[in-house]
Amino acid sequence: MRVVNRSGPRTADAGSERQHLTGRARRRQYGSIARHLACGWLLFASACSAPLQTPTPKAPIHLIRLPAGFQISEFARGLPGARSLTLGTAGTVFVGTRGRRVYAVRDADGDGFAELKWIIADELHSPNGVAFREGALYVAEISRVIRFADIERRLDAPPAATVVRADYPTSEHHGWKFIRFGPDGLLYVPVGAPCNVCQSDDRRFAAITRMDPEGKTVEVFAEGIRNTVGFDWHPVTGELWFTDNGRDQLGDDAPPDELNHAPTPGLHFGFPYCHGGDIPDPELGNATSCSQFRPPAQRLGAHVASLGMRFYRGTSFPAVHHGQVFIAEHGSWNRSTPSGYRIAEVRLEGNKAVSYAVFAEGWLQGADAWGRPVDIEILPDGSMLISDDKAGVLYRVAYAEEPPK
Ligand SMILES: [Ca+2]
Ligand SMILES: [Ca+2]
Repeated sequence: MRVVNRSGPRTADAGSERQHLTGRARRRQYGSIARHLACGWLLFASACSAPLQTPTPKAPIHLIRLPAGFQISEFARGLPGARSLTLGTAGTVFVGTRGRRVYAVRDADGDGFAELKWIIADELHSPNGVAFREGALYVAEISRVIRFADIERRLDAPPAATVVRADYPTSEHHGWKFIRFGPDGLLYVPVGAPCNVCQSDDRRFAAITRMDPEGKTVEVFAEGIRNTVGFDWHPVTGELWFTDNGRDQLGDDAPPDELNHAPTPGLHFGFPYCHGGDIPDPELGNATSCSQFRPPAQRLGAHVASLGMRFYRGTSFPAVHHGQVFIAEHGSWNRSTPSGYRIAEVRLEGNKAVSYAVFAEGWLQGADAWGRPVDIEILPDGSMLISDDKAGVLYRVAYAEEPPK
């Protein structure tokens, strides 16, 4: 099902944006033109005073602060609850949500704004996770992984999904999933802890599983992970790095969220016994030592809700960012002073994290956030997409030494 982004990009020349219109939208536009002409002749007709269409409120992106030389613009809008991102091979950006829909958008004319938008499915169960392989879109719901075959050639009439695997736990608590294919060709599927902090007999909880693309075999890859909603593989080593959200109710400043490194299968990252590498859980951590578990590579801010992360694989950003980790911090929900609501950058030297700094911020203004970053994806031109499930938009961050005129 195709729908159209009605408005152009939020730039100075937005009015000149060329739109690709489907039949229905074209009829709507022609209808609008007809009404304009009619109103020109019927100046006193009350019907003519109403706006022709209600514009979607635009995100106040002028509030976002970035390092010198970087620009941010809207890449796509009208995507309520936009969460995980993945790229097709024909230029489509797929967008999961925690509602019922999966979207696709495309910037067909290459001007930095996706003027095409489709709804791939709208009756799913928290389809947060999206991944792409060999022409197919994989979608993770709470307890299922499904697949839309040959999707980029069938965006106008998406096929029915086929079920890849339907036996993941049904717990809604941390049940929404981020998924990606690793360099080993396996689909990595995490299962969050079904609680704030707890033990479970089901080893799949608080773990990252992985499966073959047909879903025939599933195994646990890493354990002791409370809730990861973002991961990526190092562009040189091919090793997995992932974010993890720390437990609640240990105060405003503990425990830290985590950026973790899993170079081999079978590692345990501490949950629920040990948080942040050195904080024993007050209820469950007495019988174990934190030294038994793999500590985070980088401690992140407490309660920042670190979600999506990607290595920067492009070349259009300055060299200092190449191969570094960008993290979408969705923002705290119960900290007395809100934190997060920003994009952070962790720089590595080899496998060692050497800095953790803010890259983009401004979604939080005082105690109120108008937007919440969720996931990151790097486009082939080296620009960075960021999803925002509160504003319902995708942003595009690009680098240009000379600001656009
Ligand atoms: Ca465009
Ligand atoms: Ca940990």
